[in-house]
Amino acid sequence: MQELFEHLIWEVEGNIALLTINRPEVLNALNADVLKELDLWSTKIRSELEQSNNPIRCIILQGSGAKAFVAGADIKEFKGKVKIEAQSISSRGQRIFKQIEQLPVPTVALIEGYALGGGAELAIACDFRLAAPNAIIGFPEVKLGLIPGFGGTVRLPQLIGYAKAMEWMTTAKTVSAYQGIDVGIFNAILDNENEDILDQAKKWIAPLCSMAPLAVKSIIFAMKSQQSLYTPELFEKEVELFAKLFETYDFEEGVNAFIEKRKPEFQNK
Ligand code: CO8
Repeated sequence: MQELFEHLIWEVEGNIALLTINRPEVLNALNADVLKELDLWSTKIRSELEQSNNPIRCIILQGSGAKAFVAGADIKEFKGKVKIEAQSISSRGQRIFKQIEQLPVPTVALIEGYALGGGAELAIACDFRLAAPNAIIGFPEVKLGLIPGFGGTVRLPQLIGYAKAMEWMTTAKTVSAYQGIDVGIFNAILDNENEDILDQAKKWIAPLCSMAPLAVKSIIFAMKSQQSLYTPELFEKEVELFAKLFETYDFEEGVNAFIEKRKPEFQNK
């Protein structure tokens, strides 16, 4: 499968598989090419995992380098985009993250450094999140005149509660590994400085990999059926509101300010 990808690294070692998003020069930001590859990967891996002789019991998703898991959607690609394009990127991203969420083996986001915006949305579409001590997670879209567009407004309140999710998203609050564990967004902090972070993650998931695979799969299906709580309308609403903001001055200003490395001056229009 690796030969199909330019920005993803896919490795299988025994019963653990590792997917690395590999654009470290832009903190692994999700551009159209990465999304296309994630789409292809999640479709192909799903059909492989459905074969009974497939050895994979758990998939770790990580970013390349210690500075970021994923720093969000690629903001530079937003420039010049109009509502209808935003609609299509948001729906497509939502569909891909749903595919990842519905994989039949547990997925673990291993977060070193930044998991922001679309990166945080990818992390919360996984079943578990493990944090390095330098992990920072948050939803800063509002600083760009935007909202989360890959399912964040739907999944975050389910995970950390309505009030905290509202606070995080409306104030662009980012939290550290230690703050994140208190609200339950992280399952564990991997803070043994004498051991490689990936080795620590593998140790953390080892008990899970030794359980009866069909039972684990059934727990996943049972728990994920609760996600019918996420009615399609909630996702559609997010797409609509996300895309509408592409018609505003403040979105243009937010994106320009990021690119020009300055503070945005919003005008409420
Ligand atoms: N998109 C594009 N490029 C990025 C991104 C990004 N999200 N994040 C970082 N980069 C680039 C920087 O522009 C910089 O490139 P260059 O060297 O060419 O200037 C390089 O990565 C290194 O970044 P910094 O120099 O900024 O590194 P710092 O250590 O100073 O700062 C931060 C790190 C704090 C992470 C900072 O880079 C930052 O704030 N990044 C943006 C974070 C953000 O706002 N993310 C949310 C994006 S919006 C989103 O994800 C919406 C999801 C729904 C999308 C729906 C699709 C239409």
